[in-house]
Amino acid sequence: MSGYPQQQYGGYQQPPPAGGAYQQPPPGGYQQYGHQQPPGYGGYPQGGHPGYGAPPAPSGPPGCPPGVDPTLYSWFVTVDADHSGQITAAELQQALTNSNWSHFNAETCRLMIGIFDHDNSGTIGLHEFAQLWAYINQWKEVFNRYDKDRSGNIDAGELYTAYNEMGFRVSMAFCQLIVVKFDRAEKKSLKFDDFIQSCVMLRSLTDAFRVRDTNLDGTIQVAYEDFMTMAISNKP
Ligand SMILES: [Ca+2]
Ligand SMILES: [Ca+2]
Ligand SMILES: [Ca+2]
Repeated sequence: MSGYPQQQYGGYQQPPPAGGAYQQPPPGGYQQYGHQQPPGYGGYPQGGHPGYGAPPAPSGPPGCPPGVDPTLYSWFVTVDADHSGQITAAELQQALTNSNWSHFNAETCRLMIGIFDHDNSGTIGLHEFAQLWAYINQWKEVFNRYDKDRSGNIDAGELYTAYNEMGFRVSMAFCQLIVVKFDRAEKKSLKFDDFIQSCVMLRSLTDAFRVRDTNLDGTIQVAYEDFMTMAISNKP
């Protein structure tokens, strides 16, 4: 029988719609919402965790281009450590921290740059950064919503709730496997960066599956090389 009914497909492409704090979910997947005014970043520094998922508080924004949000510009200048006008994966990694102040892992940084590097420069410019920053903030809301015990980590039980509410119909055993595979700190739970990476991976694998599951019965037949291509394409 079906691993996931057809209507579940709608929800998994984006952070799920809100609980209280999450007032402006993006309409559509991240490819679409990039063309709109990103919500939320203006109020970013007033989170419950100062610095959580964020670089140190920026100073003023001299030289902010017209039409660009000054707060966003301040973050951009702060993250762009060498003032090149472009943000590299290494600069992003330096700027982003988890709740325990560990830096984001390099794979998640590369993954996010790949999503928002629309001009394929390999780096993130100011306008790409607006979308990236909104994306990170949205994931932060999602992470905080599912971190029910406020531990700063997502354990397998919290992950089960998160995935299933996002529309991934997966079992608790699967969630325990994800935690084992993604947990770099060996705490039996996911930090913020691991959580983002696992969600993006699930989305991309589910996309690849859905393309082949033409009758939507939750089952596909895959040739050897096709399977290998699906797996390798998912490498961050
Ligand atoms: Ca730079
Ligand atoms: Ca770029
Ligand atoms: Ca938790």
